[in-house]
Amino acid sequence: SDNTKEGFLSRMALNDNKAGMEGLDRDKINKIIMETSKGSRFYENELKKEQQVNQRIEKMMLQKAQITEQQLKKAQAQVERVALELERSRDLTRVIVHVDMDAFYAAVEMRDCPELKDKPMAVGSMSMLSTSNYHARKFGVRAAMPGFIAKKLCPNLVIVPPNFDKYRAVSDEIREIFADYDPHFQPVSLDEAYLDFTDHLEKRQSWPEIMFYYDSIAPFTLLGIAPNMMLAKVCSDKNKPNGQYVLPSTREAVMDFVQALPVRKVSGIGKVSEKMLNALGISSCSHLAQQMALLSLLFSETSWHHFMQVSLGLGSTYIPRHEERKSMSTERTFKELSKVEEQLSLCRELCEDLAEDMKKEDLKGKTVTLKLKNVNFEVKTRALTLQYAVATADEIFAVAKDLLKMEIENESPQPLRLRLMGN
Ligand code: TTP
Ligand code: MG
Repeated sequence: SDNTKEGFLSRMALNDNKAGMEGLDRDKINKIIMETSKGSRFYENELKKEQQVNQRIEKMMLQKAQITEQQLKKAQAQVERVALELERSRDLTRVIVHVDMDAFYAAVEMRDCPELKDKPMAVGSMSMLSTSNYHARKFGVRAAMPGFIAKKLCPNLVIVPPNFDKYRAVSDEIREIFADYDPHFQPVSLDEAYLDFTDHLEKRQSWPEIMFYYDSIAPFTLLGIAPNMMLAKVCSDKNKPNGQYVLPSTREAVMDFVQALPVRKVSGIGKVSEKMLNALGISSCSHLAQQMALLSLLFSETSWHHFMQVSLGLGSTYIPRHEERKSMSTERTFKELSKVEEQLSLCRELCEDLAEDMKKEDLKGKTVTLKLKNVNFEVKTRALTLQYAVATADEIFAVAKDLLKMEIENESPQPLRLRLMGN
């Protein structure tokens, strides 16, 4: 029906919420994406997710229609109380930096094979791309797009298979530099981290001139500097690639910045939340502030509190120390893995990687979580919490193996057909 077609379009359509993807011919690109993906498993799964979101929106609109003037008034009063409280917690004294490498996997491959620099290229496979360089982005080619669609958008696209050991080695080098500036920096993924520069900047004031020549972060120009983590993350995306953005630490600068900010740019507001908010006429953070009473009646407390923090430009100013870290993970995507022995040996490998990462940060953990995505793109996580903390590959594997075996049994006599595993 027309309805499903439109539903398809909004979900499958080019997601250009990524640096280097401004001003593309969306209609042309969407037509190709649509024609190429129709009937694929990827398409079917996106369609299903789209329908679920549409149902959620329908339910929300029904709920909205029931809201009375009086309820809204009461909610408004509560919203104002919470806003005042949050305002009191505003801290503008920290200098938080968010670093996110430009086209990370692609940049590493271009470093090792300079001919690729002037060509559109992506890292991944015909079934899925991990990322693309900025030339490829001009064609609408991006991360999380199947390679076969990307090839239709850009027939000259070079697809390089991923080499995770290499990306991890580069990441280690970068992290050593981070540690010079903030020994407690928080890594988020191989190419991304939060740092608190406040103490470093203070120390710098007394540096002799010569020290600045040895300043190793100078080549890292992809920084976002702001008074808190939420804002720093948005800032680091602003002048990509190869640029940085500094948001001054005044309430006025923060509020101006947030007013104009599209909700989708905020970390934690993804495709689904964006669509639900759009259905309520909310696209920028200034709308978010205007509709807060309504939002408090339609969303969970956690959600609307988060929305309110965002609309006030508030975020965390405290980067948790390593010891307080809640979790650490690693995962791998592949085309299909259905043999039990292969699944177990991959699981073992992931446990080894994880144990190695944990050792580096001197971490232990009590909960082991196994994440699986099957060939229909359905994601499952299975977890087990122990009485004691584990850290070695053997200890983690002992638990992860059981979780995996349970899933294999659940599926039998059919094989478990996986395309992603993580823990
Ligand atoms: P990102 O920082 O999101 O992307 P990027 O560094 O490639 O590009 P940008 O310049 O926009 O920051 O992710 C970092 C790496 O993580 C990326 O190089 C590859 C990997 N990745 C995936 O494997 N799958 C994904 O869907 C995404 C978004 C990233
Ligand atoms: Mg990046």
